[in-house]
Amino acid sequence: MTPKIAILGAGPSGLAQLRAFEAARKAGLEQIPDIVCYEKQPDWGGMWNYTWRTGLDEHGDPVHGSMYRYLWSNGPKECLEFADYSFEEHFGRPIPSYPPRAVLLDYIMGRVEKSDVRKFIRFNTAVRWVEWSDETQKFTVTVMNHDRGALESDEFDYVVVATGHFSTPHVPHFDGLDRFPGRVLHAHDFRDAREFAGKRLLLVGSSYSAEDIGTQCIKYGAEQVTFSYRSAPMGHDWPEQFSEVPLLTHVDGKVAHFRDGSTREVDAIVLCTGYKHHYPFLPDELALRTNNRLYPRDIYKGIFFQHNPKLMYLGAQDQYFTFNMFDAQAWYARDVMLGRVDLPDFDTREQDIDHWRAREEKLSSPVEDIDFQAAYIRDLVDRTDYPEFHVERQGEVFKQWKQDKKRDIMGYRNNSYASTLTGTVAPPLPAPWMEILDDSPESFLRHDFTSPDASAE
Ligand code: FAD
Ligand code: NA7
Repeated sequence: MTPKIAILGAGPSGLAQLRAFEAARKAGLEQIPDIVCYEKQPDWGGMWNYTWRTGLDEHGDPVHGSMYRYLWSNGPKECLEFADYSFEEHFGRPIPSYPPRAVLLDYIMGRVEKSDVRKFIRFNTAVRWVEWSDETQKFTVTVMNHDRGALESDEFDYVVVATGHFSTPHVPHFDGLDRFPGRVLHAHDFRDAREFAGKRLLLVGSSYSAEDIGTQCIKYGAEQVTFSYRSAPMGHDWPEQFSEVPLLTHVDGKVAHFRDGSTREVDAIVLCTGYKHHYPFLPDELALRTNNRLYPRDIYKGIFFQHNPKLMYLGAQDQYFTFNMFDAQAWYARDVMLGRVDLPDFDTREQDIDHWRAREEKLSSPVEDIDFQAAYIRDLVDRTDYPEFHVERQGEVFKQWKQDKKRDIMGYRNNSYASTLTGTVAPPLPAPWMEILDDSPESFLRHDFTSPDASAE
């Protein structure tokens, strides 16, 4: 009997799952499972779809998007290249290492457009509830079909959760925010840096969102950015408009107070305080409970839910690697669903989780984190027919990226790296990243990237 499979979400992870089955079909698999992918947005691409909306979407569901205008890749594209679809194949020529959001979205979509998998996706369809029956050994998935304005239910043998975990904001409280006479928002609702031109900003948090929103805001004319950290400062060699201070204690009028007793007057506050794993469509016994980390507990091989391995999670980890890691997971999940791989028993799975978790808990530097995630991916890739993509070499590129950021946080996107698929070294951006204000694909792709271009705008 061919299994029936529900994939929840058509972002990079859900699309990786669809593509994995398509690859098996192309390789000769005759009995393709019955697949339905539910996506609450009107299009695929997940987080990479920019939306101007904040709060609720057009259907009254929470807006998924956390990306903002002028967002450029924050890591080298050479580290997220699909093993079976190079950037050069997609664009027909080499492009720089750090493309803007819409160019990356184009690349992600290019592969699936060629794969004829769109037919599996039900757009404008939000998953409302998933239930497991011990009796039938099946899941019932209930969705809201917004096109029909009706709830619908269907039964499945497997459910793949690919709904992402950078969408539901983690929003701590600080005294005085309720009386602050300026904008207070979470990074999830940040959309356009130009709103903050000429302003003095306070960004709470010291990770990717703080770093990127802070640099974007200065790029588009903010006067000053103060980062407030809880555990440790980012420690970059920041230009003079930036400073890093300890944790915010409270706000009094426009004055922010910090743990070391220092104060600063600010015009707007952005809480870059991370995101929650949030699965409102799953009952407690199926929902993954974790913070943002490289190896969440309770998912064997970072995928299969321990207490019911017919429920799978893709992309649930904190991420250095993204698209190709999702592929590695999707190919392995596919082979389990096709019965090509048998999962071991509960205790053996638990030991494997303990082993990885013990390794994860010893990690003490970004270099070790990168090696850890590369080893995790290698463990998956070696178990399937996913094409070789030299994950360790990509890890070395990530280490170089870290150093390049340390050396020049405002200019690291001007660097170029070699593709591990094609060997081609990426051409430079047509102008320094700080000077390129137009991030549209039309503007970016009109360059031939063979020589610096004065008309980079
Ligand atoms: P998502 O892309 O979040 O997709 C999940 C999908 O599930 C969405 O389409 C959503 O609509 C759908 N969904 C959610 N709930 C439901 C429901 N109930 N019913 C139906 N559908 C549902 N990664 C990089 O590699 N490089 C970067 O530069 C980078 N920058 C980032 C910047 C920001 C601000 C953020 C937030 C993330 C960034 N990332 C970056 C990480 C990014 O999340 C991943 O690249 C990738 O999008 C994760 O894919 P995913 O499919 O797991 O999740
Ligand atoms: P991250 O990477 O999960 O980082 C969250 C940050 O928020 C981190 O610096 C936390 O500090 C900080 N944080 C969390 N809670 C608090 C409180 N209560 N007070 C102060 N600071 C807090 O999330 P990001 O949004 O930066 O990145 C997520 C993804 O979006 C990533 O993939 C990017 O590519 C874009 P900590 O260091 O833990 O003390």
